Order: sequence, then C-alpha cells, then structure tokens
Amino acid sequence: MTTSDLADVKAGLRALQIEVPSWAFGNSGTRFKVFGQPGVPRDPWEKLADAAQVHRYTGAVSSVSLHIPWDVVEDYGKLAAHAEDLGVRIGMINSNVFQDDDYRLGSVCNPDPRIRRKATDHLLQCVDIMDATGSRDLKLWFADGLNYPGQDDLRARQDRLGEALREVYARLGDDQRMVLEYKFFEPAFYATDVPDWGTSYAHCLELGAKAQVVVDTGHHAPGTNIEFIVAFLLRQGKLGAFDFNSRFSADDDLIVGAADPFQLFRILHEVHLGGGFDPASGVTFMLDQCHNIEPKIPGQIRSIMNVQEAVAKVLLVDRAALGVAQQAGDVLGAHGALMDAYNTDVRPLLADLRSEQGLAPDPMAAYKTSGYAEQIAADRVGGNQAGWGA
Ligand code: PSV
Ligand code: MN
Repeated sequence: MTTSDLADVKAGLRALQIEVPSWAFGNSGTRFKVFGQPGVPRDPWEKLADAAQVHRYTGAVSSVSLHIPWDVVEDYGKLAAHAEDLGVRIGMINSNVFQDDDYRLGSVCNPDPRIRRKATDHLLQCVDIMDATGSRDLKLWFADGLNYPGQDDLRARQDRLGEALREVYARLGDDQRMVLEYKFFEPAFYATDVPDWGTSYAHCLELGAKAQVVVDTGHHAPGTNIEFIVAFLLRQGKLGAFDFNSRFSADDDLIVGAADPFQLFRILHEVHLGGGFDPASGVTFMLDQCHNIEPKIPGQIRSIMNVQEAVAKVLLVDRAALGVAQQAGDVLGAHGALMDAYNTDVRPLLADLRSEQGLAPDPMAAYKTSGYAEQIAADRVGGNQAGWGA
C-alpha cells in the first residue's frame, strides 16, 4: 500500500463517528432477569457522563441516542448543554410506544382510536424533544403486531400505521427526519406490522424524503443477506440509520462483530460502495446493544473498536483490483480482493492512528487502568439505577 493510500484509510477512520445508546449504560437483562451492576447511572445525566468515557477512549462517539420515556428530564436544553460540555451531542430520539398497559394490542395500529391518539401524541412529543435538544432524527420502532391469526385486520392496521406516520411526518421541521425501524418478530409472534425493510421502505417512500429506513442488524431471520438490503436502500437514498449489534439466536443485542465479524465487514463494504460513510449521505451508525453480563462502558468501547476494525478492512479493499476482476469475470480474483482485505490484521494500524490522535493505543487497557469504574461504583450510591423501565 502506498503512503497516500494509507493516509486515505486513516482519514476515513478518523471521520467515522458512531452513536451510542443511553440504554447501554443502564441495567438490562432478559425476560428472566435484569442484573444490576455497581456504578450504573441513576439518570440521563450520568448516562451521558458514561457515554463521554467511551468517546474519551475511542474518539469516535459523535452522539448519544435518547430513549423516551427512559430519558425523560425537565429541561432538555440543559441536557443537550450537559452533553456538549462532555464533548458529545444528543443524537436520535427513540420513541417508545411499547411499555404501557394501553399498548397490549398495539400502539399506532391499535384498533382503539383513543390508544392510537395517545401513541401518536407521544411521537409528536418526541419531535418537541428534538426541537429542544437539536436532535435531527426521530427513531420509530413499533412493537405492534398479532399473536394469533384473525386477531385483527392486517390491512386495516397498515392504514392506521400510515395515518399516524403521516401526521408525525407533517410535524417534522425542515432539517428533521423520521427513521423507521423494522423487526421480523417479537414481541408479536404471528404477524408484525413493520416486519421487514420492504414494509418500512414502502411507508417511507409514500411519506417523502424526510422518512428513511433503519436497519437493525439483529432484526432479520437467520441467513438474511443484510448487505443486499443495505446496498439496495443506499442506492435508493433511503438508508437512514443502523442499529448495530450481534445476534446468534433472536434479537440478542450482543456486541457488534461478536457473532459474525465477516458479515459486519460485508455490510460495511456495501456502505462504503454506496457512499454511506460520506456525512452528506445522512446515515447514522448507532450501537443498539445491551450489556447484561459484561461491564457496560468497556462493552461499548469494545463495540466501537469492532466497528473500526471492520471499517479499516473495508477501506483496505483494493477497489481497482476488485473492479478489474469483476469486469473480467474473474470470480476467484474478485473474491480474493475482498478476502485479502478482510484477513489483514488492522490492529497495529488503528493503534498508530489512535496515537496520532492523542488517544491511548489500547482503549480497553486505558479505560481499565483509568479508575473510572471504581470511582462510579463508589460515588453512585443510593437512588435508583437506570434500566429499561426508567
Ligand atoms: C427493538 O428491539 C429495538 O431494536 C428498538 O430499536 C428499540 O428502540 C430498542 O430495541 C431498545 O428497546
Ligand atoms: Mn434497534
């Protein structure tokens, strides 16, 4: 590789910014148990402080996603200022219309107009919070769906969904967007109202340019070719954001790149080819993970490192050689161009880059010896630890 190629790879890595979710710092668990950990934040202010630690050791955290109502505060302007003081920004506002008794049969797709109104009002309030925090994106995920055939009318539910989305879309400011996430099952098991990228894409297309699709890497059936979805959406200008995580079994929300680093590489290769790393593309890269059994801040640091390693490999792909091989029908040559990049050990390159950026070359070790974990465990005594419910 020439010096200028290396400089390009490093410039690409420097520009890579990843959003972290506030909920990664709170307690989380499974249907069976939420495990508490010492030093877990008691409120959104402390969650932001922990997120800033991830930035401190990686230099790559642009912003922090909030989840409403888990991150409700009285003064969102103050919260945004607190984030900026810590060197981060408020990112996407994740709406939550799945944790209220009223939503047992759905939110915006619910057959009861009172409940649909309540859900839509929550989404509109999230846009108010975007105004107050300067956040660009409203993130929508609906737990709506059916457990039993015949339980409700599938088509009517799509109509209700479209109606709510249109109302919220009309409320968006000029520089604001809505990003619609899909998920093929859970919590509904028979039918989900936004089960796949096609459904999300169709609604976003109808809504207009400010509506885009979110790809949560854990929300697909096993074997789904996620990189194809990414390539397609980027080609259409409809890829709004990623929720990165790993899945082995269901929507596991495990550390990105832990289950299948090669899949992560393939996805990010398509992002690169489609121009998704260009800030002008508007694609937000977020981690949507829960650290149930491992410590949370280093769990997020490791996740960022995994994404950086995958991106470094993607940037190392010899695209000229790849193109020549593809044109010549040289199947093995083309495949080899990808595999050569994928099999490169990029850890020394990233360590070098960190040193150039004034960061510790080994973020995991630097965090471990910083004493922050011990300090928050000692300081954050009393009060209620944050978790999925708060
Ligand atoms: C749903 O499984 C999801 O991926 C959505 O992004 C939620 O907002 C997030 O998890 C947290 O529950
Ligand atoms: Mn998600």
